[in-house]
Amino acid sequence: MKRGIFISFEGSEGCGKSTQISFLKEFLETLGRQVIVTREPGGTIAGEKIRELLQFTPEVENMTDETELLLFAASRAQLVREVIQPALDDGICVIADRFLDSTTVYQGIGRGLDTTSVSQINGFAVGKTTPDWTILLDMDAAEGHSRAIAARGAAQKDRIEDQPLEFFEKVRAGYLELAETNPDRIERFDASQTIEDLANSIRQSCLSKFDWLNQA
Ligand code: Z5A
Repeated sequence: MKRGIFISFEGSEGCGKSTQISFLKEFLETLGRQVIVTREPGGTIAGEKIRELLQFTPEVENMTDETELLLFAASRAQLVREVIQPALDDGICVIADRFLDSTTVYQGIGRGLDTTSVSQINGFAVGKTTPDWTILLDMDAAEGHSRAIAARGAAQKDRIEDQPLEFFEKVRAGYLELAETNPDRIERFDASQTIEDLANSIRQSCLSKFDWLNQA
């Protein structure tokens, strides 16, 4: 049976994850692979309820950072066991729109929670299911924010999107540091390139990282 590959996309809001995920999915499918895409928080019935609570429930305005961390982890724990690991076991490729690095950076660096506790909770939530490759779409935080606002239009603003620019600058710096300390897994791409150029760079890197993908 073909081996499933687990790829995660990371980066701050508006960096183009959803756009590039659809290109990479299509590319992998042209290579004969079955692909599923997950999003976080969400991706399961329990996870989507948690997403609603985390992002679009104004009544929980006073949610503590610790509660937020545990809810992101809970959504991921369900997603890993219900969707991601079973798909990988069946030889299906999984592309995750955010995974544990989001928690490391948003809750650990952005919110300033104890990084050792965040890492332990992350580990407990995902077990041995970790990405083979993480694509970090890196761009100026203010530009990403403007893109996200323009894309959202009149849709409801989420709770995290509402943070000041300094929060997203910390998030960007956190991601860059994470990429430096995990060079074998995390690859940084310049997300300010055109959509087509970025998609091409990702395709090329994908083929050099998983050179067996081209084999029948
Ligand atoms: N969060 C957390 O705190 N902790 C966690 O553990 C997890 C998440 C898992 C999830 O938000 C929020 O939860 C997120 C982090 C936090 N909050 N923030 N910020 P979400 O899932 O609703 O949204 P998002 O992950 O932040 O992504 P996004 O804003 O939806 O954007 P995107 O998927 O990265 O980008 P896009 O939709 O592909 O593109 C945005 C727009 O830019 C769109 O109009 C595109 O056409 C345009 N675009 C895309 N690429 C380009 C290029 N290259 N040039 C020009 N324009 C482009």
